[in-house]
Amino acid sequence: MTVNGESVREISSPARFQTIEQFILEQQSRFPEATGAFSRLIRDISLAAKIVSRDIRRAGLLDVTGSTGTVNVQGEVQQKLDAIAHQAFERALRLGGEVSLLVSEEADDLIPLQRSGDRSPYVVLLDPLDGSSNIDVNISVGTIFSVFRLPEGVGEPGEQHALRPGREQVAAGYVAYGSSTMLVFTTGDGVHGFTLDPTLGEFLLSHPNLRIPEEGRYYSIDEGNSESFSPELKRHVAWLHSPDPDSGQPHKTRYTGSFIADFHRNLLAGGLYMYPATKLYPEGKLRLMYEANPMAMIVEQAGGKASDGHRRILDIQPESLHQRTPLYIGSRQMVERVEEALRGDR
Ligand code: AHM
Ligand code: MG
Repeated sequence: MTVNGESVREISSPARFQTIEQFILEQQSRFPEATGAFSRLIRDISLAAKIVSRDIRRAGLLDVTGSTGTVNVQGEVQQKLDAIAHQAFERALRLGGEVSLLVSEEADDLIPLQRSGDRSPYVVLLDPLDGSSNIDVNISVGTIFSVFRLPEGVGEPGEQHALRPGREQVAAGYVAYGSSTMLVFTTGDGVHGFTLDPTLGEFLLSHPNLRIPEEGRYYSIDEGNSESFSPELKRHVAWLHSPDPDSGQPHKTRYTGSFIADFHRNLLAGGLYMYPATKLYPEGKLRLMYEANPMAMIVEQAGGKASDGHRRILDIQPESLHQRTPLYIGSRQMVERVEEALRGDR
């Protein structure tokens, strides 16, 4: 049997793939000054991702679903797997030794990870398990990470080294725990996706040089909030409902309540994800530092756009670690069109 001209045997053989570690080492070999610290950081992130992926795959069998009974810094009920995922990443990054400061959605304050005497070159901001309220109903969830470099000559790393605009990120990525587990990341040189082969325990390059279509037919928004949309946004959503003159079809809605799942679909198929300011979340719901910024870097590297409706996400100067922002992210033309609509130009 052949698929796309190749025999299935060849396709299922891992021999034609590259592991994530091999891929990064090969990229780094182009830079003689590279120390290998970034490949060790990705090794640590992918180890934690494998642990979380394993626990999610068995979520219905182990006592890991439901809430811990605590409320996190966001005022949201913490799920058991939120806490498990946070611990897996904190432990892997602490042992790995490449991270001096960790910011997590599941911790109020900065977590210093630097061992005395060592210089750990990175600051990592993390949403350990985004969309975690979906775990109990077996829908995809994910981890999102943002990476800054600690400036040279810093004595004691502090909050100011994490509170930086997204354009200063040196890397960003996410892990989607979906029908397969995928790690997608960028270091500012395109976007690359790796699929976890559970039999090998390795992330293998499956989606090199991902590009988001310029235009898309999908949009993702929680329309249950439409009463609190601005008149401009209401008009734009009504336009998305109207039939396209060429195809006669309206845009299609895809909204799971898991940002990563909706973003990933839009990245591959072309589309727009929106979470505007609402009555319940007047600043928007998503967090700038570990949700909007990393996904904005990825989408821009893939040829798309990310905006708060008026400004480029990556240019926002943050004021606090857990601040929220409205978010419009996805195919370039779809983001530009909603920005025009919000300005009242359409
Ligand atoms: P979380 O970080 O607490 O999981 O919240 C973020 C999630 C996103 O994944 C998702 O797109 C959004 O919240 C869904 O919100 P709503 O239920 O208000 O539509
Ligand atoms: Mg989240």
